[in-house]
Amino acid sequence: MDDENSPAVLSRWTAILIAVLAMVTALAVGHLVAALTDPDASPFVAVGDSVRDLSPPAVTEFAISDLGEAKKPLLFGGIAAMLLVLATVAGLLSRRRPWPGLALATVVGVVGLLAVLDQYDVDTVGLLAPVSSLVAGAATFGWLHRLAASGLTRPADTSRRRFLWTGAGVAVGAAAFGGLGQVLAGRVDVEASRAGVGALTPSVPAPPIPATADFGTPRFITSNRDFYRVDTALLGVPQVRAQDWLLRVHGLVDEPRTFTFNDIRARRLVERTITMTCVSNQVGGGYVSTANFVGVPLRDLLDETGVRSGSDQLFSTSVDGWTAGTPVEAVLDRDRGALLAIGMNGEPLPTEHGFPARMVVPGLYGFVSATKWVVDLELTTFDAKRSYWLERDWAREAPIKTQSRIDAPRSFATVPAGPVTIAGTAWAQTVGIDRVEVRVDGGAWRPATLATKVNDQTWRMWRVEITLGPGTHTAEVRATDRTGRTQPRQRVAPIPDGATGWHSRQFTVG
Ligand SMILES: Nc1nc2c(c(=O)[nH]1)N[C@H]1C(S)=C(S)[C@@H](COP(=O)(O)O)O[C@H]1N2
Ligand SMILES: [Mo]
Repeated sequence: MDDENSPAVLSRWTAILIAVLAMVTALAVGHLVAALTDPDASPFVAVGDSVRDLSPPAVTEFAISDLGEAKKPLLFGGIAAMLLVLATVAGLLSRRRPWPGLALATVVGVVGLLAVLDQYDVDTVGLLAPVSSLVAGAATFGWLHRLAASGLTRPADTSRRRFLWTGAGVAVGAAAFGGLGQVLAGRVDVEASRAGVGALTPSVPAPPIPATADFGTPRFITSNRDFYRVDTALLGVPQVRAQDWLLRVHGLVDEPRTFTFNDIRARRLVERTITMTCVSNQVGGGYVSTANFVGVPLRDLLDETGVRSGSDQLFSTSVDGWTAGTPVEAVLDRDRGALLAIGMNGEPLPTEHGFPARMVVPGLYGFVSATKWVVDLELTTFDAKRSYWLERDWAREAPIKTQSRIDAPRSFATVPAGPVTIAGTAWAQTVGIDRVEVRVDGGAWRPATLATKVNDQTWRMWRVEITLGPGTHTAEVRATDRTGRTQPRQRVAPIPDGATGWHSRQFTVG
């Protein structure tokens, strides 16, 4: 270093290693401090959320509907890869002097800080995580850099060993910090809170599902485990304990009110069997499921607060800031029976499905109605406020479209010769299914047998037995609802208000 003739230049690998270790330390410290103070303020998570929000709608749509659960590892993997590239650059720029790397580390740290500020309503305590992340990263970088540079003036062997041991120590320390942060972040014990809710016994249970309503392809009631899931939450779903939950009802009402979980569960609970559907569901897709939801009619809550004339939108907000805009008319419609649900299939709502409370509005796609972890209901107008997906080019009006799906035989299955059972489900929430027809290889449409109807808010199972010759066949299905409308053949993509088209399946009779 002090030798004018041979300026201290770190080897490339040493320089990169220093920068990567500093970055990992910064992330780990940020994660741990966030867990100790405000789990929402973890800079890494906040950057992920900001990337999601700044992405063009088409990208977000693709990520949510086509990548499903893979979106999280992909997003965070992408950010990690980007950070690795930045660390490499910072390292290579800092082979002589630490300043360029420190400057770059500071910029990255500030980006993390801005992301946290952008994403959350953080108080001063919440800023501790991004700030300590920045400081820890810069300090580690400076320290390791000094250590490595000073080693250049000492006998190679001892200094290299010393540097490697220190580096390994930093890596282990960072892993421990990060791991501890991860454990502590999960500390909000929502499972204990769920267990504490105990049995939710409805005063008005849903009528039992008759055996003749269930052909088994698929099962009529979807288990909580198998129930489809769609949410924008990236690193784990919101963790809200029942005792911490409050629901505010306000806006164009006569008397604003705030409900606690105990207020809700002490009311007269009703149980309703409802089929939920996601607008992102492709023809033949699995984003449709049925459950027995327990809760209070949303109409009852709104009757108590009063709804002023002129309010046409119920604007609901979840604890993670997601929003939906539901027509007030649909929410107040007695026949439809919209719920503030706290139970699902005999247990408190699973955390992923919105514990402690969510909205369920039969007949409307989830993105305009099914707010999970709901904490705020504002009576307003569609002119005044725009909800999450409306801002991202999806529709304002989103009634569920009549659809049908083939579930058996499985795609490309080989079935034994003899009569083949083709079976599946069809739905036309609020009006009900009138008939389902199947045709094979473009032949004549044949009526399928419908299972017993449960109610107009649920799907309906169907099946038909057809004898086919050996070889490969294509079956198609179409449903007609009770308004007399038959599903159009034309394939339309989910965006902006739901897919249409006939589902078809290929299989072989062997
Ligand atoms: N807070 C929150 N609520 C949400 C969403 C979300 O991303 N965040 N997704 C909505 C969408 S698009 C659908 S289809 C349903 C899915 O509910 P489920 O995951 O319980 O099936 O929840 C709705 N409620
Ligand atoms: Mo959805």
